[in-house]
Amino acid sequence: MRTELTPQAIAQYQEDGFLVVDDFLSPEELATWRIALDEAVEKRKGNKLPDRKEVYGKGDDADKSYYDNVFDQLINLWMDNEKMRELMLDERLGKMAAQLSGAQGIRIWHDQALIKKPWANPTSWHLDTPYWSFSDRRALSIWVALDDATYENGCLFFIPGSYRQTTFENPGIGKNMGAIFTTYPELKGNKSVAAPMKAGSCSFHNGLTIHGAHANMTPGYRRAMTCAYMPDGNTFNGIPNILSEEEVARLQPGDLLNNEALNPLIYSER
Ligand SMILES: O=C(O)CCC(=O)C(=O)O
Ligand SMILES: [Fe+2]
Repeated sequence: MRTELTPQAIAQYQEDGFLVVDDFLSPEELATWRIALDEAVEKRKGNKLPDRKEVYGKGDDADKSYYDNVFDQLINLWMDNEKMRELMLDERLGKMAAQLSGAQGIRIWHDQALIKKPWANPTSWHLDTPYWSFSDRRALSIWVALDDATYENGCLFFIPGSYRQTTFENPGIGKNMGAIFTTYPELKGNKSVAAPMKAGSCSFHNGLTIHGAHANMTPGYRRAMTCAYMPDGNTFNGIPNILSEEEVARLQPGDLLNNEALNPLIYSER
C-alpha cells in the first residue's frame, strides 16, 4: 500500500477537499481486497448492515427501486468478515486520514462497499457528513477502486473547494442530479473534476465536499470499498444514521462516540 503522503499531497487535499492516490494498492493487494469484498458481500445475502436489512428504510416503492439501482450498499463489512476487518482496521489508513484531516485520532464511522452493477443509475451530487451521527468539518472517507472506475462505468466527480462553503444542513440525495444547487446556488457555476481511477487506486474526500458519480453505462461492475472516518473525540448529534435502535436509546446528544465495538480507534498520534 502506498500510504506515505507528501506535504504536497496533503496541501492538495486541503485546497480541494479531495485527493486521488494512484496505484494505492499493489496488484497482489488488489487481489486480496477483491477477495475480501466478494466474500463479505456474499455472506451478507443482500442485508445492508450486519444486524439489519435496511438503513433508512423509508421511501415509496418507486423511489426504492431507483435507489436500489444506484449501487449495492453494504455497510460495516469489517464487523462480520475477518479479512475485511484486517484491511479496514489497518493503522496506516487511519494515519493517512489523520494527516489529511488534521485530526489527532481516527475512528471508523462505518465502512461501505459501493457496487455499481451493470446499467446502474448515477449517484446524485451530495454531501456525506450531514448524514452522520456527529458533526465535524474534518470528517472524511477513503474510496478504493476495486475495478477500473471510468467515465463509462461511474467514476466519481468532485467540486473542488466546495467543502469550505457547505454546512451540516442535509440537502439529501434525490433522483435529481443537481438538486443540491438549490441549497447552494452560489456553487452552481463551479466546475467539477472527474476522478477516473485504475483498479487499486483510491481517493480521499472530505464529507462536506460536493461529490457524485456517473451512471454505469456498461454491462460490467464498478466495485469500490470505502470507509468513513470520524475524528476521535466527537459526540452524538442526535442523528441515528447507522446506529441501532438500542444504541440510539443509550445515547444522549453530547455523549462521546467512543464505543470500540462500533467505532474502533484505528490511529492515534498519542
Ligand atoms: O461510489 C459512488 O458512486 C459514490 C461514493 C460516495 O458518495 C462516497 O463514497 O461518499
Ligand atoms: Fe458520498
